[in-house]
Amino acid sequence: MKKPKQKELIHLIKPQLTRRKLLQITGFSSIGTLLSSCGTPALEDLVGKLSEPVNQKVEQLIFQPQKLVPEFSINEIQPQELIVNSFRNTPIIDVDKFKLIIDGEVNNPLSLSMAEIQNLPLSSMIIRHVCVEGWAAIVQWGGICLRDLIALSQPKATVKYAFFESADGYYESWDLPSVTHPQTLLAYQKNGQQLQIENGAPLRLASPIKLGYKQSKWVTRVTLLSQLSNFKGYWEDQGYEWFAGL
Ligand SMILES: Nc1nc2c(c(=O)[nH]1)N[C@H]1C(S)=C(S)[C@@H](COP(=O)(O)O)O[C@H]1N2
Ligand SMILES: [Mo]
Repeated sequence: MKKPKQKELIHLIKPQLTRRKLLQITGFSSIGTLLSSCGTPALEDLVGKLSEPVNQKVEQLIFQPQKLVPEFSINEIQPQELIVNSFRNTPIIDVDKFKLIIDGEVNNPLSLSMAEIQNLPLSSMIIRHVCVEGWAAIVQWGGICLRDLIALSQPKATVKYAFFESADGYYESWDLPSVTHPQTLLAYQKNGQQLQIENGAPLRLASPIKLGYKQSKWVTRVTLLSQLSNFKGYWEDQGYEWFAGL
């Protein structure tokens, strides 16, 4: 096997990205420091130390303050309104063996277990989910900020898109600014509880800036790319709009 040309530290976190290792690497002594929300200085310090100093364009996107969508309060959550909407059957996923892959034009491809992902800081938001089929629901989602994972993968300056693969054969692609928006999560909690399999467990996209069909359930792989293929998205390839912003 070819030895990767990565810094020793990066190599170290690759197979097992535990909070303890992150703390060791960053020199943070208290867990509290890392528990801040998405894109705060704690993560900036962390990624600043891990990433190559080059790649300014992508780094700017990851850290630039993007406009936050106002959130709702807990008593506005509409637990009954989120309709399960799947184009195929619910896939069967062995969560113990599950790995989220982050690859493509990155310096540090990642393969993360759910335990590793759940050891990273949890972000929570209460937002409106909007389906083009004419329904909407206010939902609480908890999970990991996608841009924190993207930052750990050290994207190259060429990256413009993320392509998402799902266990049911669904696929999606997003523009990088939307991927790195601080309210774009890979969620594993819904309305204060562990995410149910019908809603995309173990990991699904959740974001207040995109329509429902952009929010892939059962995400298994995120590939960072400078160009998209002819496959843009399951619904987009049947005529739906690609950007699909809210
Ligand atoms: N993998 C996958 N993701 C998907 C879909 C799907 O069929 N498969 N449907 C999309 C659509 S159209 C909507 S509105 C939401 C619905 O999410 P829910 O089933 O959790 O309500 O998931 C989106 N993500
Ligand atoms: Mo939808």
